[in-house]
Amino acid sequence: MSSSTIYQATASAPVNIAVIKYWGKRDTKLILPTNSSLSVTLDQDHLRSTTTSRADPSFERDQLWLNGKEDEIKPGSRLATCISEMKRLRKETVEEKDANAPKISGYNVHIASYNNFPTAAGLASSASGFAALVASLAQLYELTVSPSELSIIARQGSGSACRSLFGGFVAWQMGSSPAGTDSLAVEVAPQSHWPQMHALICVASDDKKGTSSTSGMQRTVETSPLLQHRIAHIVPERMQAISEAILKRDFDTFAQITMADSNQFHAVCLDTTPPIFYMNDVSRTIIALIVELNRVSVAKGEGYKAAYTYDAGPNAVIYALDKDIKEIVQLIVSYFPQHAREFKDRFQLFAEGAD
Ligand code: 2P0
Repeated sequence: MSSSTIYQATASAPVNIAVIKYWGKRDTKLILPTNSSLSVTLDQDHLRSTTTSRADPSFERDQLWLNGKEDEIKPGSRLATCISEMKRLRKETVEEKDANAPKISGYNVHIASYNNFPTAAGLASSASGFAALVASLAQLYELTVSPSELSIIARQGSGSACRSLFGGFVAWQMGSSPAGTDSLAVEVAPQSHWPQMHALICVASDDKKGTSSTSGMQRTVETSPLLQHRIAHIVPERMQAISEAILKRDFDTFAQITMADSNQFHAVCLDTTPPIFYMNDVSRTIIALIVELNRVSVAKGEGYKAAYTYDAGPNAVIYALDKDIKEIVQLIVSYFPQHAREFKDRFQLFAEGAD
């Protein structure tokens, strides 16, 4: 290859929302979790991060731009770790095996990343962002490693990012190795296994959250007795049961476990000293609406219609099947009519995959 070869690649990664929540690290540097977790990838074009990476001998240092604005890459930071781990993989799996492979792991990189969803949607962008970064460097470096192996590196950017390297239903296995080599994401089922499943994102508030996930979860690890019970006795069973429900397309079981795990995640936040509150009055009203919708539907023998889940913020994500999406949107808009216009114009309500 001539010296004028351009080494550049672009990749994108989707947002994921956990149904079994990750909350707590046993190793904060390697980002090793205290429990396994499971998510559904929102694999739609309008909820993605797209990242372009370029390696060039003329670049004086590694640089990153987020939505067009330069973000400093601090030495020893999560970002710096992900970039150096990807360079190491290039060197070890390509350049040291093939004497003809260009030695581009020694070049600095320029990385530009964009999120195509509005910040006002209140969705965490770190998961899709780090997953897209790792995917674009993997392409740039022509790595042949599996998505699970890449997930080990994305995990060191942000824990939940490891799950965004797959579509569909994804488990992050906590692993037991102190080095983190078995703390990785695996596919439970592809999106095509259960295409009727959709997510509605209801924005209860677009304020910046008060307590960051990273600091909040460590406070929970240090102070919450309920978290210890959750990680030892609750999550392992739920991981098993929800995986089976997904494989059987059993929405009732999926919905019950999803809502129970969201409730318990917010309970461990409340069990933290000082306590952490992420939900607000709108969040709680939406819970009441979904509980009542399900109660009536189950009483009629029609089973569950919806499952709510809340992350480290007040916005609801509602999982439901195709056939019920319209009714759920109408229900929520009828209770929050003052937001109906905003729902349409400001992406206050996303209906993922629905009309
Ligand atoms: C999750 N969350 O499983 C859980 C549920 C929030 C609530 O992953 O410190 O941004 O970067 O590993 O991944 C948010 O935590 O935290 C999160 P770090 P991350 O999706």
